[in-house]
Amino acid sequence: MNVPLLAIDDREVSDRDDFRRAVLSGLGDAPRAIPAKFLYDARGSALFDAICELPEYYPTRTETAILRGCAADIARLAGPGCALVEYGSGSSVKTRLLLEAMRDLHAYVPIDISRQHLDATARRLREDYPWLRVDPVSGDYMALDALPPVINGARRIGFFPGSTIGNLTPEEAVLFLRRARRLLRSDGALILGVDLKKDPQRLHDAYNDAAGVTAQFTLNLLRRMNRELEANFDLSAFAHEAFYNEAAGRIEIYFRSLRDQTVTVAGRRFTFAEGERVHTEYSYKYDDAGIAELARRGGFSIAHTWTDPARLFAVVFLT
Ligand code: AVI
Repeated sequence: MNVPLLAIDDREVSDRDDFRRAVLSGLGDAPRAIPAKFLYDARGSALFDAICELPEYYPTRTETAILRGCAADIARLAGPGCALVEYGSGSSVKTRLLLEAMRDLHAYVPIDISRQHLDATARRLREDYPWLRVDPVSGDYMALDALPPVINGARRIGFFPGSTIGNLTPEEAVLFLRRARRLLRSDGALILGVDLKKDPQRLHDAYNDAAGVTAQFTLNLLRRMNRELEANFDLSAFAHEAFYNEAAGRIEIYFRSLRDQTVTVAGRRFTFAEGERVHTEYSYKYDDAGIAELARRGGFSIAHTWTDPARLFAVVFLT
């Protein structure tokens, strides 16, 4: 499909405005923070794909193995003729495992903020699964309140893998679940991937890999500000910092200034003291009780939980 050039330009301009506003307000706040969604420009998304392949980053391969083992059970719990609604990207191996188990799916509905990404995903899936009806929806899944009418009458099964729910605070996660419950309707269900609490060293290593890819992912935000907001961050004068806050049950990620310095961003000057940091991400980890509480507050109950033998990760079927 040909997207008119003007539409792309408009989208880019408004994305850049959002980014500028969020950065200027986040660097002006105390403590300083920039929302995690801005980590995912084209280079950031490619770096995240590389993170998923790292030996220390167990979530992707663990969740994939769990899904490989439970896809047939999921298909049974979902029942025949349902619509699979995926929150976020839809091109991964994990999606395909479900599509292959759910051969009598009424439709597959990927939701993504990026129209380009959605169109590419839909094209590939239609080629690989000619029997599958693909109805993409472009938008922010935190704000979406309607799905294509073509799936009216089919049971709606949501799919939110990758423990992306962990990047939301527990309060935001509950809001997400309540919205999902409305969107998926009272007879629907949600398949949720959740990273579990575990040995803090293992968690620490997953966000401090030896090859430094996670550090590049964090520092790419500075590169993006330099490129899109005429900033002058010296990338060698900042460092990635990630640690597990056991009391809060979350990984916290920052970029930290290695010396006293002043940086200009979109025409404004910001001073950083040595050691001062800017928050970029939380990655919450849950235990069984935490998942049950999240589900209850979000308006769901747990129909089934699958985990790997080492209990690193859980896939939960919520109804
Ligand atoms: C996307 N999300 C689930 C990842 C996580 O593990 O929280 C993002 C990430 N950030 C650094 N490494 C991975």
